[in-house]
Amino acid sequence: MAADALEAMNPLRRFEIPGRVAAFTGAGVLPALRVESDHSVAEIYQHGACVTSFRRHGEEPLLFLSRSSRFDSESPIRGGVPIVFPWFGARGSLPQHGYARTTPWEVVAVTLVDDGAVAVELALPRLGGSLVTLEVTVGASLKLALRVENSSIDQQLTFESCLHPYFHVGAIERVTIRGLEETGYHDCMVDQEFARSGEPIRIACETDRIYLRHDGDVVIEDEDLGRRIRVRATGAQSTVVWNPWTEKSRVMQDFGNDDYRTMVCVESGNIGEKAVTLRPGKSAVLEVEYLTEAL
Ligand code: TA6
Repeated sequence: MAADALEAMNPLRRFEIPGRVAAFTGAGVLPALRVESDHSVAEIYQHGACVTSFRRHGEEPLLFLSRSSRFDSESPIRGGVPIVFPWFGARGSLPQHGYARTTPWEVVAVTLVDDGAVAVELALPRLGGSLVTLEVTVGASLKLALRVENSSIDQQLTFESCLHPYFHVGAIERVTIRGLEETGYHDCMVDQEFARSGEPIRIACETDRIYLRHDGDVVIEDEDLGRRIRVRATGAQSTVVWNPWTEKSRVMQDFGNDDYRTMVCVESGNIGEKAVTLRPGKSAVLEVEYLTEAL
């Protein structure tokens, strides 16, 4: 089908704001929005409500997106900020990390907010007793707020949730992750609990750790790009640090063999024993802000 005919059919065109928000047909012929604030530009796919890119004007991209990522209706996008809901990890034959990241969300509203930022609200099509929305604010920083409401009148709702960003880094071997030194963690590689390490994290092998509650920001210091990425989360009891390193990169079909060198995931959520339980009518918000600063 001709490109202009495709664009004419793009269901997101009604949300366009000239000079700020444009609808386009993205990879895999999936509908998406390109959002430009005074400070930055971002792209958001309806599929999985996935923010696939964010870049402050004049800076390196904040997020990593694999050139081998699938863009189809069944697969999660490999990169950007996939949304993990209503469970984290494997659940028997069910999709890993839940269904939110492989479902097309509905764009609900696009609004210009103060200081030249743009807010895009998306909703997960209703399933069971939960109302789930994501608000993405594209501005001097990137903010995501995942709100879950228990819409049941008589049943409790228990869920896990996690915002799973793939951050772009210059060279993983010259990255230091600070802010988790005083927190115990579960090392998924050896299925063991460890007490606080007392040290910042340097990645030199496959790393897959779930940190318990900690206060304060997690900071990714990137020597090559001369910048810090600051992860500021509220409503999150867990932080996950993941890099697949060499072996896992080789077996992941939607990930280049060397992609591990230019990415790291620092995820914020509520996982395992920190899962959230809501009484009828109650809601919870998981909010993150990703900021960049010169080193
Ligand atoms: O980042 C934590 C994690 O659970 C890792 O164990 C790894 O599996 C990653 O998520 C990506 O999962 P995915 O299902 O997207 O391949």
